[in-house]
Amino acid sequence: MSLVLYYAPGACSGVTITAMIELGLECEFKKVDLASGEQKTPAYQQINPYGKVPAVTVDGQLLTENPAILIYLNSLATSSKLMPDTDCALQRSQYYSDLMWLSSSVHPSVRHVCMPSYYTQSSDTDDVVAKGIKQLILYFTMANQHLQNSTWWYGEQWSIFDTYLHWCYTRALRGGFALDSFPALLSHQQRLEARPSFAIRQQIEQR
Ligand SMILES: N[C@@H](CCC(=O)N[C@@H](CS)C(=O)NCC(=O)O)C(=O)O
Repeated sequence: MSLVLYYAPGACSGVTITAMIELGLECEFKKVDLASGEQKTPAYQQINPYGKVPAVTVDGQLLTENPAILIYLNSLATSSKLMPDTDCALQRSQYYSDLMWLSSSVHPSVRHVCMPSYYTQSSDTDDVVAKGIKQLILYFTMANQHLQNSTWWYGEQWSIFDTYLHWCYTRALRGGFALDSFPALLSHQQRLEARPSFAIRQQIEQR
């Protein structure tokens, strides 16, 4: 099987890169230069018409949307896993729901804070940023509470949810959102960044 992952340094595709590393999957990594607008070029849109990263091709067939990609990659896993194993359909759907919460609620709020011009044609973006901050305080308060007595989101076992959550709050941090009131997120950040896959992902992104 041939896997190609289109990614951009610092983007949410870092979560997908981490999934490849944690699962030990053979993958070709292709950088997309978001800053110069490569994602909007006809050449890239022939690969991914949505003009976003991450995008994965599997033997030439396109798969987009981070949660869908992560669920698919997990299905390829033999030994290590991206999320806990379960035979219970409801429990499995709850894991998927957690990933989708990050991609469809938390990530857009991060974007409100970091890239407000996505959401308004006005040059005054203060209102968009304020709305994003309000939502992120709500989401990160929930996440902080959840992690107060837990090493990882699902207890003692790391999951790709941890990496995705880490991407959301560190992206917000880089965009100027302070994390000081979320101590459990800050210690989660330390644990996450101590994982070997974090350093490997950084090497891949810096190539
Ligand atoms: N719904 C997509 C969102 C992906 C997304 O927003 N990717 C951003 C990078 S973090 C992107 O490609 N931005 C480029 C653009 O919008 O032009 C997913 O979950 O995979």
